[in-house]
Amino acid sequence: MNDSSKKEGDSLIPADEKPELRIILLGKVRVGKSFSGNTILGNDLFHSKPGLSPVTEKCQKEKRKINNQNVVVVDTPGLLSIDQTEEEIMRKIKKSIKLAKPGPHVFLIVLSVRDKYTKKVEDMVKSICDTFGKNTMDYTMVLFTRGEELKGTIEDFIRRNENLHELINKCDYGYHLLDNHPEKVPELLKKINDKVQAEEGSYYTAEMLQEAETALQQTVH
Ligand SMILES: Nc1nc2c(ncn2[C@@H]2O[C@H](COP(=O)(O)OP(=O)(O)OP(=O)(O)O)[C@@H](O)[C@H]2O)c(=O)[nH]1
Ligand SMILES: [Mg+2]
Repeated sequence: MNDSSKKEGDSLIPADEKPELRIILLGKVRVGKSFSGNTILGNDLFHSKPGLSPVTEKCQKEKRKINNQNVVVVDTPGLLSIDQTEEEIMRKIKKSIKLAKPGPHVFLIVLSVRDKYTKKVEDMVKSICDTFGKNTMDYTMVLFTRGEELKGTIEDFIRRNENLHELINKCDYGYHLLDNHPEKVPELLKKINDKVQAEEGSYYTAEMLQEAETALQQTVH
């Protein structure tokens, strides 16, 4: 991980309490970001509903205590929406970094096992990486939704698409499969906590976003 990534001290935190975990949900419109946020936090906190039209219009932060740990989830508007330009959506999504202050431990890129990992989605992931910069993958996990509809294992699903396989290999936090039941949440939080601990509390910072913005401007001009 990058030298500029911060480390969290464990002073001020009671002995029986784990340090706060901050998660940002990112991904294509309608893929199940808000639904996953609700599954993780165990409440209906984010607006999630069926249908084709985009639902989440701006970033929303929610926090719950789970097993003696504050878990912050920031939900974001969906990418590849026909209602708004990519630029407008990205501008909104970038605000999630401030909401996850001092910075997210992990970006969950949400993909549905209903969808193929197409070139369009691959380009979307690339634009997420361009937006958040060279450190993005150090703080990323792919979160699959609609696990209950999956025939076979998630590993087979990943293996079937070379580009998806390649993406997973690049994600430092790996992948996880969720469905419409809460049972898979503890394992997800454990995966994230273990990795955060291994990285000594490192998280993505506003400085990294600033650096990415500068790099993008330099490629445009
Ligand atoms: N059964 C099941 N339904 C899911 C799952 N994930 C999402 N859904 C459903 O998919 C629909 C869309 O979910 P949302 O959470 O609103 O999707 P979103 O990504 O937040 O959509 P936008 O905010 O428009 O970008 C809802 O009807 C959810 O109930 C899942 O894992 N299992
Ligand atoms: Mg939503």
